[in-house]
Amino acid sequence: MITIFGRITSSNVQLVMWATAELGLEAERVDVGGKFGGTDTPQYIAINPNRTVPAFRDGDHTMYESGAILRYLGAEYGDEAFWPSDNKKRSKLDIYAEWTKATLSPVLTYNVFWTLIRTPGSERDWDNFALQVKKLGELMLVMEKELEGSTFLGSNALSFADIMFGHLLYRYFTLDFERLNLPNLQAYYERLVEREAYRENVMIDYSVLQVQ
Ligand SMILES: N[C@@H](CCC(=O)N[C@@H](CS)C(=O)NCC(=O)O)C(=O)O
Repeated sequence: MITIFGRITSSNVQLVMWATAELGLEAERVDVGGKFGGTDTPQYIAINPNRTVPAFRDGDHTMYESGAILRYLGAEYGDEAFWPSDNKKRSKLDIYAEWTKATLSPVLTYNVFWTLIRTPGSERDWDNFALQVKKLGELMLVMEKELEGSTFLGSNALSFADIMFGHLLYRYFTLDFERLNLPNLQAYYERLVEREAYRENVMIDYSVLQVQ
């Protein structure tokens, strides 16, 4: 039995939940973090010493770091499309996964999302926000080109790379800011929205996180 510790309003929890759902795994989620607390207990710290969410357990195997959990799930339970056994093939997909975590997410999550949702109005730096939105547009333009002619990232079937990148798109497309017109990206997002596992685990109302 898989247990995921973390509030569902956390995007990092959402990506792990979405992965388990796509892989057809039975997973129990326990509300931890944010208003639920619970990250400071010795039991929790033993699994995740950073006191952040998610934390993860599969039998007696425990982990933290959503990206590492995603790769574990892929290697353990993924089929050839989700987690190609060929290292070179898989590494091509991993470029998108790593790029999302290291390059896209800091801009989208920590700069754009946090400014609009998690920063008090009086503390919002709109000049910096405009710069970050411009940067975000440049990054998404990269993906617009990468998505040309393929249904999913680098492939015509969903893989771990789509989970890593795609889980951020709900926020990207629903936050209140001006986006570039990127038809390939828009169509890709619409394909994700068609998936029940995406709607149930990623399209989670974040208005509860809104700071005035
Ligand atoms: N790199 C970590 C980041 C973990 C992280 O920062 N999680 C945030 C939520 S997205 C958190 O725990 N915030 C505090 C809380 O929810 O109590 C991962 O991907 O798992």
